[in-house]
Amino acid sequence: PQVIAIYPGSFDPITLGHLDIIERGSRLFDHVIVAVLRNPDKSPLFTVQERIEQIRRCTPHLSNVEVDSFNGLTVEYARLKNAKVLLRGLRAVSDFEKELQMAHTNQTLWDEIETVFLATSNEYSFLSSSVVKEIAKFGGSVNHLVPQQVALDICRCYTETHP
Ligand code: COD
Repeated sequence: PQVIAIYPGSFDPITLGHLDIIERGSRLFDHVIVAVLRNPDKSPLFTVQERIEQIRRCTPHLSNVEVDSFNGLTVEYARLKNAKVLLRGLRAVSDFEKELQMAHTNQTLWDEIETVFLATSNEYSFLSSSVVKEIAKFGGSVNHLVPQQVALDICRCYTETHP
């Protein structure tokens, strides 16, 4: 049977660390669905639609990768998509506690779901969407941290708010 994996997250915005996990996941699983959470209580930098487009623009070379958004519980979305794997990235010990709790919680919600962790590539171990936003906020360059098109979007975003 085909193994479908969901890679859920906020991706606000997608970074080279996320992209690395997507590329490696696409080699491990038959199909990978990158799923952007539509979470109404956060105030994001980019809308869900913008984030979906950013992810699509940097994954055209991955034919088994699909980009979508979801609401509510990740496991319910996984069930709907017939996906039994949740793909997650691990950077440091600080991720581990949160991720393990999430994996255990999800297991209690649907016992058929398996969370698979990929260790971050060394070069991206420090990288997060928050780090990117922090640098951009103070006018630093994020060209080495996000896909090129996203860097342009960020540039536009911050010059509009802080001309
Ligand atoms: N290298 C490797 N991996 C990375 C890197 C990097 N540099 N940066 C981020 N990642 C990984 C993260 O560890 C994570 O696995 C993934 O990429 C996505 O990261 P984010 O930060 O964009 O997304 P999160 O962690 O905010 O996503 C959280 C979810 C949306 C998955 C979670 O909130 C959720 O499932 N919400 C729905 C409600 C639910 O089902 N709750 C029950 C679970 S407790």
